[in-house]
Amino acid sequence: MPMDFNGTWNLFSSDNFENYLLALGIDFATRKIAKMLKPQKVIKQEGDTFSIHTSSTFRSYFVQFKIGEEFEEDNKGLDNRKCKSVVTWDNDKLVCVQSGDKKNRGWTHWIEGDELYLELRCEDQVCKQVYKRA
Ligand code: VLZ
Repeated sequence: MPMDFNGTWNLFSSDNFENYLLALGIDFATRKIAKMLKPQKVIKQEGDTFSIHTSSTFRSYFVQFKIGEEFEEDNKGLDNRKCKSVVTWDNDKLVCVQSGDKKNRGWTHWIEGDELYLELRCEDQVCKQVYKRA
């Protein structure tokens, strides 16, 4: 049985998000707003199909994908750079590689106990977030 990410998750802690946004080229004012946000993630998982809706009072972002199938990601409302993304399982971790202009771009999700972890990567920056069930 694959790990079950289904649920509604609220941000509990976030480390280095601002430098991740800087690596993405997000402007100063937007970074200052973004780092104050407490986004919520709603993850839907059905077999190999996932959707992740990250919402906040400022901006929201939606992505859906099937494990192992490359898709075009527009990153709308984030840095708006298009990339080719693919998500695969690494044991119980979901690993996304976002190929495009930015080197080393991607993210990893996993669950420990009842907490959802997210590592966001761009160039030499890594942001680590922890979410708890709503
Ligand atoms: O998440 O790549 O769960 O897309 C935060 C919106 C969305 C806040 C961040 C506004 C998306 C930021 C992070 C303004 C620049 C992300 C993936 C993994 C799914």
